[in-house]
Amino acid sequence: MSSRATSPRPRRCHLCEAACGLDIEFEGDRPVGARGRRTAVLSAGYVCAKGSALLDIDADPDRLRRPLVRRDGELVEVSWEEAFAEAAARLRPVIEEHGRHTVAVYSGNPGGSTELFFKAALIHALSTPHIYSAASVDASSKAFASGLLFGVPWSTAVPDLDNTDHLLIVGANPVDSNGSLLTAPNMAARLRAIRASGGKVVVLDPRRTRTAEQADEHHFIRPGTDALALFAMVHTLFEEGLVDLRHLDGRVEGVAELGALASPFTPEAVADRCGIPAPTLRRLARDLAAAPSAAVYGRVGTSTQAFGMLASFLIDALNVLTGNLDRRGGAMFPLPAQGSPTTHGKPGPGRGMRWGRWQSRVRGLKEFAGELPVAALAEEIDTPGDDRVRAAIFIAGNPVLSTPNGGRLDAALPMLDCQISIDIYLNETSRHAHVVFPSPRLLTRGHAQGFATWNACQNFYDYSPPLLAREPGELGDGEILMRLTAIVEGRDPNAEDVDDRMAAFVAQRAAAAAQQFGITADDVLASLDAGEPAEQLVELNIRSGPYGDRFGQWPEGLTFRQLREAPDGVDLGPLQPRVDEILRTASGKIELAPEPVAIDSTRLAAALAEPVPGLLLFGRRDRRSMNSWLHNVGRLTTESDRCTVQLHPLDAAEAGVVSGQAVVVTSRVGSVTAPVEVTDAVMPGSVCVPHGFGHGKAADSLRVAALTPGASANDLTDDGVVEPWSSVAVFSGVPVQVAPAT
Ligand SMILES: Nc1nc2c(c(=O)[nH]1)N[C@H]1C(S)=C(S)[C@@H](COP(=O)(O)OP(=O)(O)OC[C@H]3O[C@@H](n4cnc5c(=O)[nH]c(N)nc54)[C@H](O)[C@@H]3O)O[C@H]1N2
Ligand SMILES: Nc1nc2c(c(=O)[nH]1)N[C@H]1C(S)=C(S)[C@@H](COP(=O)(O)OP(=O)(O)OC[C@H]3O[C@@H](n4cnc5c(=O)[nH]c(N)nc54)[C@H](O)[C@@H]3O)O[C@H]1N2
Ligand code: SF4
Ligand SMILES: [Mo]
Repeated sequence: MSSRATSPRPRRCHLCEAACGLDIEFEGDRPVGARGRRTAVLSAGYVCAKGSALLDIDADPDRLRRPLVRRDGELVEVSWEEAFAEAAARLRPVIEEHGRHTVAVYSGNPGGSTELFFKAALIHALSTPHIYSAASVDASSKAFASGLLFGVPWSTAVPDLDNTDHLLIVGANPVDSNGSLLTAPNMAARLRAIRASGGKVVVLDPRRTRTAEQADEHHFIRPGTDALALFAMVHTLFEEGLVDLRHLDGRVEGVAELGALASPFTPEAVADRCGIPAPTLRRLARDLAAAPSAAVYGRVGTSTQAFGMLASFLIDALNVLTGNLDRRGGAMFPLPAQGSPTTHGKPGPGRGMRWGRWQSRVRGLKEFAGELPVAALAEEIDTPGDDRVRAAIFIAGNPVLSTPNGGRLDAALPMLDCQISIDIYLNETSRHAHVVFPSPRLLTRGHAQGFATWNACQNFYDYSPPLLAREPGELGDGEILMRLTAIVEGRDPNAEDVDDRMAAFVAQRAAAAAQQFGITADDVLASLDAGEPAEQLVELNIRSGPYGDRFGQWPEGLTFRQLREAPDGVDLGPLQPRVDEILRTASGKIELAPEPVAIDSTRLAAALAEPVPGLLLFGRRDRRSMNSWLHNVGRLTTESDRCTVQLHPLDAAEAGVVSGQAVVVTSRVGSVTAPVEVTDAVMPGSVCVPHGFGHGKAADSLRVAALTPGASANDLTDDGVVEPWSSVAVFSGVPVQVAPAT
């Protein structure tokens, strides 16, 4: 028998929220390939091009393997001890002279490591107002809307995809993105299944995406005008007597008030602005009301715009007004095994959502869900003042390419006295750091389904233990974070007590879990099966979660051992109605006319009365990309330039440009040059530029990405304009001009 062939070992893909089950193939103890795992719960063998290339990320010669510190302006490889000593030498003076509140932390999108749980220790030690994350360039508006509707941020409802008769997708392209706030691998097959069983899929998008091509109907909509179109649909439901709360009757506040707020937004009043004829808007509303079951779903396109909170709110308002929220085939609330905002605390009338507990220094932008918006980060660094941000820690994020007016942040980062990045690449953001810590290879880390299960179209859980042991020169993310925490707390980061510190952190969490069940922390700790601290944190969450065995108190419940021994994950069944467990609003009901929505309706009416601006920018995602960071994986890149400016033929003619020609796109904050692609797949009056490109600045350290570097769409997006409630960035509907490059 050949010693080369070993059986494949299971692992969830952490690259996106679809969380597909993979088989990692090994030759001896060397991982050599990744395939879709046929028996995996939920994904059943599906894998996309990125998941197949998973191992290429670790194999990338440009991937960082050793820590780097800045010496005489250059980043050079050093030992871990030197790197932590340098981090201490840089961070400590900032804290001592200016205070912890001048240190910022930004967490990016990738969450592939259970050890990132230890980030909480660092954030707690810093107790700084400057906590930022990718949420404020993604879904904070939707989180805010769900908080108003249901009482807690992030209590988002997901379409019950596999049982719906009618799916209205507004500003999402799940066939390419594989879903966001919607864990549902193999979206194309799921959409086909809806249609095959006689259902209907409708898409509103300024571009004819691959999702739109799979739909029964696609309507262009002008970027940034969704709140108008959605309000017109709400208006139609009221005007035509189509509001039917069904099982939600008695559970909803503010129905008539929302009807009154919708009154200015007749289909006729908004049609020209949205680019959707009034009769179509009316029919869309009627189809929704008439369907046996229906779900309205919106994502990045509706979240990251000037009315992103209102648009997200109205999407769920349509689900409520047609009686489709919390109902089979409608929009439902998963019950996640690890717990979520919808399982913590007690349901029923409460305080409702709170926000604005602190504000940003320069612009007074409000805190939401414990964070400030990243659109404020550059100005918090570059605006003089005693309390300006002087140090920043970036954890798996690349905000120079991913946040609005990234060019300003690029210029601001060198003003920091201390920048620390934890990343696997030296890219457009980490290249400015004084110290860079590399995360260890992927398969050395455990991966728990956290966020994905908050939004899964079917309840499931999966835990992937590490498949490889760490090599001597590799440190875990948890240990990196705990050593940084030591620096903040004034202790020696290179002291030998890291393991004890991690154990103490676990013990704290165990005490909190124990309190919930009236047992002691020691009982909880003694009952743990997991050995590693990060795994123990997963175990604590699972066993105290809604399915958990409560540390033996409910023996039928889920244990960590069961999960570790379930190579395909655990199927926790279809989504079940649970709205009464969700609601934590002041009234204890779904609130359809909270004050922010009333105020924003007035702002929307004012915006409708203003003249239509010229060309409007919006974005796109390529199916082989992941925001800014898979462009260095050769298998996922092609010779052709994916970073093109898509323009409708009418607008190309107007600008006097033809396909392939270089154009300059200019906004209030900057300009980029890229080749134009003339196509009727985009709506007249709109300009489509993908984000995540602009690798010219990191050409030396991202050598594959540098072959087709592209330009950064976020050199055009405006940090000065945010959605007023959640302060989410505005990526859709940015006014721009297009001209031939000279
Ligand atoms: N114009 C425009 N801008 C956008 C968007 C848009 O649609 N349009 N989308 C927004 C959205 S939805 C998001 S989520 C944000 C993303 O914003 P960010 O998270 O800031 O950007 P990413 O490009 O995902 O950067 C992830 C970083 O993590 C690193 N990384 C990858 N794996 C690991 C790991 O295992 N460990 C560590 N330590 N680092 C790792 C990568 O090298 C990269 O530097 O971008 C936003 N920006
Ligand atoms: N291949 C790939 N997959 C990814 C990512 C990636 O970068 N590449 N990123 C991951 C991340 S972090 C996220 S958050 C998800 C995002 O998942 P999605 O939201 O599904 O992905 P997007 O491609 O941003 O889809 C937004 C859609 O909205 C449209 N749109 C833009 N502006 C407007 C508007 O004003 N109104 C309307 N109605 N539509 C508009 C765009 O044309 C686009 O089709 O994808 C994840 N998956
Ligand atoms: S769809 Fe997402 S989770 Fe699935 S294989 Fe592709 S990148 Fe991985
Ligand atoms: Mo995202």
